[in-house]
Parts: sequence; C-alpha cells; structure tokens
Amino acid sequence: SNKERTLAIVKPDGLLGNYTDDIKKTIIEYGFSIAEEKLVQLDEDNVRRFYAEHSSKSFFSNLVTYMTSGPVLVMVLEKESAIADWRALMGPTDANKAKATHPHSIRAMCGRDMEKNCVHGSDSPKSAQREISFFFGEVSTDKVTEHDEL
Ligand code: YYY
Ligand code: MG
Repeated sequence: SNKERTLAIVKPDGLLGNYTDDIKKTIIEYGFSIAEEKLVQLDEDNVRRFYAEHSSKSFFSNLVTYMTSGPVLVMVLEKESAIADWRALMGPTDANKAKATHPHSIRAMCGRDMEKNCVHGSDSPKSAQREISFFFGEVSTDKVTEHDEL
C-alpha cells in the first residue's frame, strides 16, 4: 500500500495539561491510524540519543531537562503522506507562531513557546525509520522505561 509511518510524541507538558485525548481525537479525525503507542519515561541518555542532531545547540540542555521532566506518549501514526501531514497538523516549532499563524494546529492548541511545544513529529522518511526503531525496535525496552498508567 502507499501508507507511510511517522513517529509522534506527546511531550511532558501535553500529558501534564491533559491534552492527550484531544490530540488523539484530532489524529483520528485527520485520517491517521495509531499503529503503536506506549507511555514512557525518558532518561537523559535517551534524549541525548534521540535528539543527537541538536547536541551542539544552545538549547540542548534545556531540551534534555524538559523531555525528562515527566512521561511522554509515543505513537506510530499511519496514513498516506503521514510524515508531511503530521508535521502540518502539529504546526510550526514555535508554539507562539503556531497560535498566530496556524490557530487550528496542535501546537497552537497545547504548546506554550519554542521549547514547550507539546508534540514531536519525524521530519523525513529517514528520521521516521530511525525514530520508530528507537522506540519500537527489538531492543527498545532496554532504551526506554515503560510507564504503567496509560
Ligand atoms: O522538529 P521540530 O520539533 O519542529 O523542531 P527542531 O528544530 O527539530 O527542534 C527540536 C526541538 O528542540 C523543538 O521541538 C523544541 C526544541 N527547540 C528549542 O527548545 N529551541 C529552539 N530554538 C529550537 C528547538
Ligand atoms: Mg525536528
């Protein structure tokens, strides 16, 4: 089939603000299916490896602190053009920009700023493959701690 898979994450502020149900409802409304999901608590090493491409950026240590501040909901979303369509549905990285220019996006709904932007989405087929294996590959349970209360 022409279906594609992408990795989506509801970040700690999304869970804390109880946005998970609304986000999932939006995901389904827009024609994605949720192929996999799990709630995980990331540690520093997980985040450093997941966001390795950003390791030299000035915001990196704040990103690590934020992403380890509470559990995250990790999902594999599936549909035609899932990667681009999930990026579009999330809206711009900066949630303030999302509120101004993409008021119906998920980051406009539940993000706060450039850092606390509520959701993640893979940015290319290569990233999607890497990120899905990171969380759902064969040795994934060694890498991330699964969280009990879903
Ligand atoms: O893919 P996306 O999440 O939209 O943005 P990236 O440029 O890949 O950055 C990853 C992540 O890093 C972003 O979601 C928030 C954080 N971040 C930040 O805290 N400050 C920045 N100036 C840029 C990104
Ligand atoms: Mg990115």
